[in-house]
Amino acid sequence: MKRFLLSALPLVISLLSFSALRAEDGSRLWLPSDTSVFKSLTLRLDNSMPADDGYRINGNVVTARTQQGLLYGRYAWLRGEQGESHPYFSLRILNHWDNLDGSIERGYAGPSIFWAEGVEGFPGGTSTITRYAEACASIGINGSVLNNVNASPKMLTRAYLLKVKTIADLLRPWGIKVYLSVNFGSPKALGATKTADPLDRNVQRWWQRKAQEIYKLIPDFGGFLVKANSEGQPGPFDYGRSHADGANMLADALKPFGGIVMWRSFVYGAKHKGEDRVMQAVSEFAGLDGQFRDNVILQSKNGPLDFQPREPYAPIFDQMKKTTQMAELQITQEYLGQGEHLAYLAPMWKEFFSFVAPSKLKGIAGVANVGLDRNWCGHHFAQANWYAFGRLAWNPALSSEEIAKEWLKQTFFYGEKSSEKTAAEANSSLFTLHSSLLSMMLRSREACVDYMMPLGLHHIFKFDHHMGPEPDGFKADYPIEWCPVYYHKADKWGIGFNRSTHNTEMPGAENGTGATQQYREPYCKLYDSPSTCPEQYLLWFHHLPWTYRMLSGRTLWEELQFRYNRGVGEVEDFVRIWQEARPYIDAQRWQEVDAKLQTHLRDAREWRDVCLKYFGSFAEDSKSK
Ligand code: GCV
Repeated sequence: MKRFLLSALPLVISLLSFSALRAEDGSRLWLPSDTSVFKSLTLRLDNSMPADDGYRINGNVVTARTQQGLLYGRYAWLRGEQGESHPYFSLRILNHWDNLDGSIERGYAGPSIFWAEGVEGFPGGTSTITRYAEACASIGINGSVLNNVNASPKMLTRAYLLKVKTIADLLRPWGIKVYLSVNFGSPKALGATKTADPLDRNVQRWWQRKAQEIYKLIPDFGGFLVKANSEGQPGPFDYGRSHADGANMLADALKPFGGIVMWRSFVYGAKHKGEDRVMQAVSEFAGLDGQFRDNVILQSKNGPLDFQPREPYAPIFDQMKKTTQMAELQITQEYLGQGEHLAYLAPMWKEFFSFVAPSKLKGIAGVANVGLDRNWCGHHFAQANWYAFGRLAWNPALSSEEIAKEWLKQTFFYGEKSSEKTAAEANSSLFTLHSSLLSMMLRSREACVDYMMPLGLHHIFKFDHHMGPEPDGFKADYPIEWCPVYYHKADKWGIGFNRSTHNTEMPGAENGTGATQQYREPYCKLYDSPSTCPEQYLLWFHHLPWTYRMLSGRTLWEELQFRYNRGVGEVEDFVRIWQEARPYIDAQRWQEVDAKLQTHLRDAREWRDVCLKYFGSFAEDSKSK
C-alpha cells in the first residue's frame, strides 16, 4: 500500500492540476461543469445519413442528419468516441415512480424533481428539470414517464396536465418526450362516467377527448403507460374484459395523434390466483398474442418475478410472437441494497440480453433512481446505473466494462476527453486505481447475489420495504406470494422451489409447477433437470436435499455457506479498494461513499448471518437425521 501511494504521488499532483480533486458534491453527475468544452467542435447536418438520430464523429467534426443527432454527438465526442453510431432501440425511456405528493415509490434519493404537494412549481426549480434533461440526453434517453404506474386519476385533470405541458416544454429541447402513467379507472374515479368498462361508448369518448386535450397542450406527447389489474389497480377484468380490450381502447384514443400505449405484463394474483406467481404473466397474456393494436407495446420486467438480484429471464419474451414488446429494467435498487449498497447493474442487464435478443424488443424502459438529493441518486455510484441504462438503450452491445470505464472517467477523473488520457494512464498508478474501481463495480452485482440470495434463492426480503433479510417471513393475512417462506420452502429435508415438471421424492415436498415449460428450447429442457440447470438458478427451479452434491464437490448446504461468505468477502474488498482510492478522490464524495460502504458491509454481514442461521437450523437438523 505504501509503495502504491509513493509511486502515485506525481500523479496526485497532476490530478490536482486537471481538477480531479476539485470540490465535488456529485450534483455534476458525469456532465461537464462548463459547456465551453464544446467550443472547439464543428457541427454539420447531413441529409444523406440514415434517418435516425445517430451521428458520425471525425476528429472534432460531428455530423448528423438531425439536430438531435448533433446533440447526442457532442456528448459522445466528450466521451472520446470516434466514428459512426446509431440508436439501437427507438424507445429509450425512464419510468419515474413519482407520486403527485412528491414521494417516490421505491425512491432512495429524496423526493420527486417533478411533483410536490400542490400542483404549482417544481421542488428543485426548473433548472433541476433542465439539468435532468441534459443528463438524459447526454446518454441518449428520449422519453420520460413522469408519474408512478400506481397512478392517481388526478394526473389527468386540467391543472396537472398544464404542469405536464410545462415539463414537456422543458424537456423538448433535449429530445425527450413526455409520457404519463394512467389509472385505468380514471373516467369513473373523476366522476365523468359511471363505469370504466373499455367497451362502454361513454368511456371510450372520455379517453378520446382526454387524448385530444393532451395533444392540444403537448403536440409531441408520447403516450400512456398502464398497470392494470395488478396489485389492486383497476383494469379491464373489473368489467369482464381482457387486457387486449383495455389496451386497444386506449390505443385507439391515442392513434390519431401518433401516441403509444405501454401495457405492463406485471400481473399476479388476479385471474390466476394460486398459480405459481412466476407463471401468471404468460398465463394471462399468451392467449392474447396477436390481438393488440399496432400502437400497443407489452412492457415486461426482465425477470418473471420482480427485479430480484438474479432471476432467469421472463419467458413472456419467448411466448409473445406477434406482439410488440419492450423490457422494463429497474435502475432504482429496490432489491439490491436501495440507496446504501454499491451495486453496478449493467452486468445484470447484459445477462438479460444474453437470453432475450435486443432485436426482439422495440424499446427499453428503466425505473428511474432520480430524486432531489444533491447527488441525484442517493449513492454516488448509483449514478452509474442511470448512465449504464442510457448507454445500453443506445447500444446494447456495449460491454459492462466499457460503460463503467466511461462513467468513471467522466465522473471521477474528468478534465480531459477520455481517449486522450489512455496512453498516459497505461503506465501509471492512476491506471491501477481505475482498474480497482472498475473491478469493484464489475464484481458488485454478483457480490450482492452472493450475500443476499445465492444459487437461485429469491424474495427472502423483509416485508414491504425490501431492504434486509427475513427468510422466516410469513404473515397469515398477506397473500402467500409476498411471504419469503413460499419462495425458499426450506425444511429439514431440503430447500428450493420446484418449478420443474418432475415431482420431488422428498417428504412433504410440493409437486413441480412446470414453469420450466414456459421457456423456449434449449432452456425449457436445461432448466427442468437439476443436473443441467445452471447452478445460479438451481433453487429457483428445484427443491433439493441439503446433501445434494454441487459441481464444486461441496454439499448444497456447504455451497450456500461458501457463497454467503464469498459475498461478504467481496464487500470487505470494496471497502479496502475505496480506502486506497482516498488520495485520488475529492473529499466529500470520498467520505460519502465511504460511509455508504460501511453500511453496505454491515448489511452484507447481516444478510449472511441471518440467512445462514435460519437455513442452518434446518440443514444441521438434517445431518442429525
Ligand atoms: C410500482 C413491486 C414493487 C412495487 C411496484 C410494483 C410494480 O411490487 O414492490 O413498489 O409498484 O412492483 O412494478 O408495479
